[in-house]
Amino acid sequence: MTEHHQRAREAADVLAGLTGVDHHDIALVLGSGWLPAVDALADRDGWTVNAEIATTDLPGFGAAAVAGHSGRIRSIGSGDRNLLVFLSRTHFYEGKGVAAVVHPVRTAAAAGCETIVLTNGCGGLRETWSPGTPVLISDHINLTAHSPIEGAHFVDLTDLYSPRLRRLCREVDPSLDEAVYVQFPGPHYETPAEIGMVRAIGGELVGMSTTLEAIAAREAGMEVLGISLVTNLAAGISDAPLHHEEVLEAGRSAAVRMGGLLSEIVGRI
Ligand code: 8IG
Repeated sequence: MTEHHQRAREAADVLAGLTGVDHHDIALVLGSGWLPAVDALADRDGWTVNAEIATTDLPGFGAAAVAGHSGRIRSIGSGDRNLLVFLSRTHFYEGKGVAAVVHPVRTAAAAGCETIVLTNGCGGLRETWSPGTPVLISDHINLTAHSPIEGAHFVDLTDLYSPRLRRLCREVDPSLDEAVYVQFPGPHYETPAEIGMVRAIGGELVGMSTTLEAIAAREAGMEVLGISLVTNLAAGISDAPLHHEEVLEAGRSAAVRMGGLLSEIVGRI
């Protein structure tokens, strides 16, 4: 076990103590615009909040940096299932290192989670995706030039984004599209020329998160579901300039649909 995995083990032990929940089953990492969806989920019948803590209560977590992200972790119970929700994430562009980016994933694995749902807000290249459209991630291209895995540990990333879980999502909502997600380092958005490159290499979703977390989740043996919320058309696809505020608005307007989707999926996993 690496020092990073050891620190995640310690965080999971503190988490169990603070939440009073010994074992979590499913982890959910929220991206830009997804918080209202989880609030909608907690309002549904049969769901109760076990506890909510600050990430900084746990070893290895730093403070949250982005508007619309709160540095908190919510434990939600539904029947005999416990859901561990990270209401924010550490982004690669914060410069805290890849280990900090994937610490929540490793903590979730150490807390017992065998499934992780990674969500994000992102730019979309398909003109039919209006802001607020959720899209399933079918595969990714990691343009950070980094890996969360250290040493000669060669992890297979075939079917990284679980075909079973994607199928399940499409049973719940047959209108869901699937696409390849491309992670740029950020924090700047892309140039139109870079979006042209994304199209050429087969990507249709662009963002600044998720791929490193998915790799760490696979290393930990978790089944991974990735869902992007397209909050803006990618640079050069439309004339509109890109603003963080439209991300938040897209989340608010899509909350009920995404909350319903999440609760149906979590119920069936
Ligand atoms: I929200 O258009 C959101 N995040 N890289 N590009 C990148 N990240 C994003 C975008 C986008 N929109």
